[in-house]
Amino acid sequence: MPHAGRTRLKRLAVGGVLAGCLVGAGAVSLAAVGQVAQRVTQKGRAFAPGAVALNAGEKVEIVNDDGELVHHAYLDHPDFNFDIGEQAPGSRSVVAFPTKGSFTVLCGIHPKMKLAVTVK
Ligand SMILES: [Cu+2]
Repeated sequence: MPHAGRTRLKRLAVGGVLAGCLVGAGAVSLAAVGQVAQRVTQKGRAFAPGAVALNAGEKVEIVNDDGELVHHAYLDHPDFNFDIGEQAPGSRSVVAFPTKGSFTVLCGIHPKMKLAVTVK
């Protein structure tokens, strides 16, 4: 029954979206759903702040504010990973952290750059 299978998948997808909204509405943060919970800059070959704490599902904006340096933030963890690619000076990327845990975001160009992210 291919048709019934498709309908079921659609219902699951809608349920996931609704659950996401409920989690956002219950958060203590004043940030509305879809807004950025934290801003992290990259300047002087360092993330600032060097550590952030989030609730699951919140987003971090990662800004390259480092003159003429290119950065490349990524996270490689069995539970959650992302790679925003090379980031030109002045550019911004937003990353959502849906998974609880302790993570370290690194820069593919500057190995000493580390951003600790705790997701509760
Ligand atoms: Cu870098």
